[in-house]
Amino acid sequence: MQISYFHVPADMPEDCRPDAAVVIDVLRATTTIAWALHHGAEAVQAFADLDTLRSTAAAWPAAERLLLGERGGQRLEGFDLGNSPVAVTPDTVAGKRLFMSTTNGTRALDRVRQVPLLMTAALPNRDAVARRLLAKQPASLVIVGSGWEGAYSLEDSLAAGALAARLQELDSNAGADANDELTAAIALWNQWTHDPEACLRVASHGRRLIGLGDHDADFRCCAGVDQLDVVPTQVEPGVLKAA
Ligand code: 3SL
Repeated sequence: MQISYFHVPADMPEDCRPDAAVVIDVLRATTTIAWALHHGAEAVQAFADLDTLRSTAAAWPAAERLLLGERGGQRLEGFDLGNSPVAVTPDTVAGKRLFMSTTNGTRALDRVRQVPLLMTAALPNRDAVARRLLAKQPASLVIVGSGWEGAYSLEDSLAAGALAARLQELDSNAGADANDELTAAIALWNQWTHDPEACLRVASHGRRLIGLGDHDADFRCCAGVDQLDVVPTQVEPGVLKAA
């Protein structure tokens, strides 16, 4: 498996046609997606654009939908939920389709929606995603960080390194052909492996969230490693299910 990590979607070459892609947005979109599907959401449908989200959601039965919207770390006016992984409880999301748009994570998903096998990963489900990748054995894999408005995000690289390190623990051949970004990400994971929450808190987006108020529960949740078996997988463009 040839694995490349791109810090942000724009770093991915236009002509890159991987067999599989994993999108990461540790703070907080892909953590929220993992917990929402684990707690029984029917699907998460991701949108880069809010108008498309609203019109698509309007065609879905009102009792079976929730709108999740975040910009700049805060819930959008008129949306049921923001982007907190601790808010997607079973009582709230079970059986519902979540129509979701966030500042960076859902845009990153949009960039790779044509890739045949598309999954999302965060720290709580990185072992499950690693095992799924090894079962599927794509010849080429890209891991795409969401970043922040086009810029590098420390926490996404941490999780990319965590995923690659797990792949290598499970199969010593995995990632033998890694790009330098991935090798650096693995070094980052080795640096913070015993305290990933500290990394999330020192990251610029972590500090942004702290500046917006108490996000202690979100940090704990986003920093939890290997807690979930769920593998959010695209089943039609933009629609992720716990496949
Ligand atoms: O950028 C994103 O997509 C969000 O995950 C950002 S936040 O953590 O919800 O602020």
